[in-house]
Amino acid sequence: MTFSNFNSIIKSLNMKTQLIIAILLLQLSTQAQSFTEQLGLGFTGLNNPKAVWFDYNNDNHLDLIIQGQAINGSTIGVTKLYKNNGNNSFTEQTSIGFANLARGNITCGDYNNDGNIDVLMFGLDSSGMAVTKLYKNNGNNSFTEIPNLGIHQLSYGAVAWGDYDLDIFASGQSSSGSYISKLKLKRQTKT
Ligand SMILES: [Ca+2]
Ligand SMILES: [Ca+2]
Repeated sequence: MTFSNFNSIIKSLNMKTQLIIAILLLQLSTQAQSFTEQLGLGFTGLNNPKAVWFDYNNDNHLDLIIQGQAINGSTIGVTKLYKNNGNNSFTEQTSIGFANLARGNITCGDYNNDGNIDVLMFGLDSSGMAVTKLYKNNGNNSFTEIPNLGIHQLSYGAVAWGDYDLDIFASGQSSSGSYISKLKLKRQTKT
């Protein structure tokens, strides 16, 4: 049956039948969508992982930053940034010295509104202490840690950006075991 024949048959049906056929075709189209596992990309296997897509080098290819535990049950953390090469491959950016953190979280956003997406993360460092770190994206494949954030050092929990004025919401566990939720606005902090 040609497309023109099919079209003629459809036009000869009443409106209700046309609608039912349209819904069935839409369902078939939706069911036909699927995902295919991409093998051999070389991502590190992690326990309790966090992963965030963001385009750190503004080439319109989403890159991937991941964090987690290298060994199940330990606090040995791993943080890795993979650049999307745009050809179904990724390259780990080993020259970018993010802190290796475990049991934490990551969020990415342009906190200083310069067009380069920055990275905020927290978690347990190699000594098991909770730390919170902000890395400014310099726009040249490098990041600079911004010291003295004035927000709590946390692990576990969640962290999220507000707007470009560096509003931050962070919720997690301190090294002393306390649970903390803070909204840090520019020049003020609310619990
Ligand atoms: Ca990119
Ligand atoms: Ca920025």
